[in-house]
Amino acid sequence: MSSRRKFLAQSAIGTLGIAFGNYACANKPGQEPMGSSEPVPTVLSTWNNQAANEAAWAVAGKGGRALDAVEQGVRTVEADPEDMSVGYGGRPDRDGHVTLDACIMDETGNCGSVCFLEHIKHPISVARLVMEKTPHVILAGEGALQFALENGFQKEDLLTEKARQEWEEWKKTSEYKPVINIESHDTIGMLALDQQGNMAGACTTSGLAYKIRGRVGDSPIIGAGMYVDNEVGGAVATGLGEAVLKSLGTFLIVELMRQGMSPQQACEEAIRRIISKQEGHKDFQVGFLALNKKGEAGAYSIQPGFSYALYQRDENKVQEAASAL
Ligand code: SD4
Repeated sequence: MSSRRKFLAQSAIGTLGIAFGNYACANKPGQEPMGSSEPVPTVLSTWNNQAANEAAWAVAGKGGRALDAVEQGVRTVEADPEDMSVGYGGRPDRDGHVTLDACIMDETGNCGSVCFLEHIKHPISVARLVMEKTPHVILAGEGALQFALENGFQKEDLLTEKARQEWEEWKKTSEYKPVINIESHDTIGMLALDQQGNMAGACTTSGLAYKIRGRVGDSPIIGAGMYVDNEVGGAVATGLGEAVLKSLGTFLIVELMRQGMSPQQACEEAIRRIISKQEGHKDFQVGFLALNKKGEAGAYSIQPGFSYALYQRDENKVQEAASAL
């Protein structure tokens, strides 16, 4: 059986089990062993970001704080020029500027965010400083850059030759049509649960390629691209930010888990809402991940092709999420 079909089969069994109030299926990834009350350290991230999970696991899996884990995890992707959806090497807007969005949230409900930030390789660390050093939650554009420079970050050119060449090619037609699972590929949203049982989340992106200058997506918006409530769990989003912003999907997922849904059920309901309310959903992708305090994970998307990486019990696995279409 292909890994996708196998996962679909597994998740269908998992959902049935939950529907009958029975979590007793074998110890599948993302499901807590019966009778365990110890926190299950976990790192969960969007797309094929196993390397980012490794970096986060080196913190959360070894006694460190979930907040440090998610920051370290997503920084690896921000620094990678091959990842063309995040940080250094990200695709530019239609005028050729790389503009970045990121947010972070800790176990106490504190959060920080930057959006429309240019020239700084690690927006997630600027977002963390906004959280820790200012009375604000979001800094944007010029002001975010000024704050970063005042706090010791270096101004850098983030447009790589590869991204510049692609942009030059794009300009020949200037056709703006975000492509499912390709253009939206690789934004990283990450959740970590540490050995103390605390959860944190982070999300970082260069947003949609060739967007209108000044466009901000869901990724830096708390409750859209990422949300954590340490009493319940957390969620992250990837895909067309406008669709996520219209539904505040990650806040919705956490609230649905608070009301008793499993992470899988909550992700499915959030996707169902987008499908039922947003015309045109056949032409875009949104994927959600969720994690509860027991270390149970959920993943669901509109279109097939959304993968995620789950690190738990010393295993770091990439799987494809089940999807609605
Ligand atoms: C955005 N949600 O800016 C981001 C894009 C994304 O994988 O997730 N790409 O709309």
